[in-house]
Amino acid sequence: MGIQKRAVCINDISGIGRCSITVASPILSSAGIETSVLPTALLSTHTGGFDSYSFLDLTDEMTRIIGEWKKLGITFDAIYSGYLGSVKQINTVSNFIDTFKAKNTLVMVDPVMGDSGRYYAGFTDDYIEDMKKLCGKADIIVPNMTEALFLLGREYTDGPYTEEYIKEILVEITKTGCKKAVLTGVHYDRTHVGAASYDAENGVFDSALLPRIEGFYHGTGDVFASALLACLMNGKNLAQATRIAVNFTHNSIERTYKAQKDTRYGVMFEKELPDLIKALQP
Ligand code: PXL
Repeated sequence: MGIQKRAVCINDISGIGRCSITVASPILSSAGIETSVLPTALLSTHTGGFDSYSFLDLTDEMTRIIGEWKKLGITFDAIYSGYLGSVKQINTVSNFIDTFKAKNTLVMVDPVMGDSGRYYAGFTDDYIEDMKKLCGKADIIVPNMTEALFLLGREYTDGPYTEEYIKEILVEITKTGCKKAVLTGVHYDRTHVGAASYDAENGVFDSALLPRIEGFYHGTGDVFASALLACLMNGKNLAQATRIAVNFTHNSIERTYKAQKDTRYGVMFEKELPDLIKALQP
């Protein structure tokens, strides 16, 4: 009682389009976690689907903020990094981890780079090597299929995949140094989709799949990763956390589908928060 964990979310602020910080912050806060933010870039909207967008890189400001935080002697129970707007920023985050990772700090890296076999706007092969090193510093990484295959230098295929193939990808990706990995966009047939988790320390592999909902939904990787971290910080194990996060993401997508909303504005996760909070109970 009375103990509240603190996480820092290193991610962009996209003013419109429910992704990154505008998703992570409410989800983590709802889960009872004190949530700090270290913004990487400020955008008018996310980069996927709108005709144009503004983009302000905050790398230099991040360095100033980190300098002030060092003076405060602040500590974090979790460090969660997402969208990084330049290769240089990967270094900044890597140094941040070196400075702020304490013995019990959980470091989660979402190697945000692309989806559906393609890079997001602004990302290139230049990111791969540094992003791989950053993943090596994490305790847990949460790539989608595209990001995992890019990181491993493997060719992208859009599935369905076999369970053996997914396990092979997870085993190979944990060899980069992180002990746990959760892969999203996993499907073994055309009717179901979800995530698969692997813990290299105990060899436990698990898949969590739910019926696929037609369409492409922006920001769902961030919704999933934030819910996953919320679960882990509330004492759930990796397989339990993955199941709860898949459920939460699925229900948010279903709500958006039923409401026939423009999916560029992200998914309606807000009204699913009470169920997430319930699922977090011991
Ligand atoms: O949800 C991933 C993401 C995060 N941040 C920005 C993006 C995207 C995906 O397109 O554009 C700015």
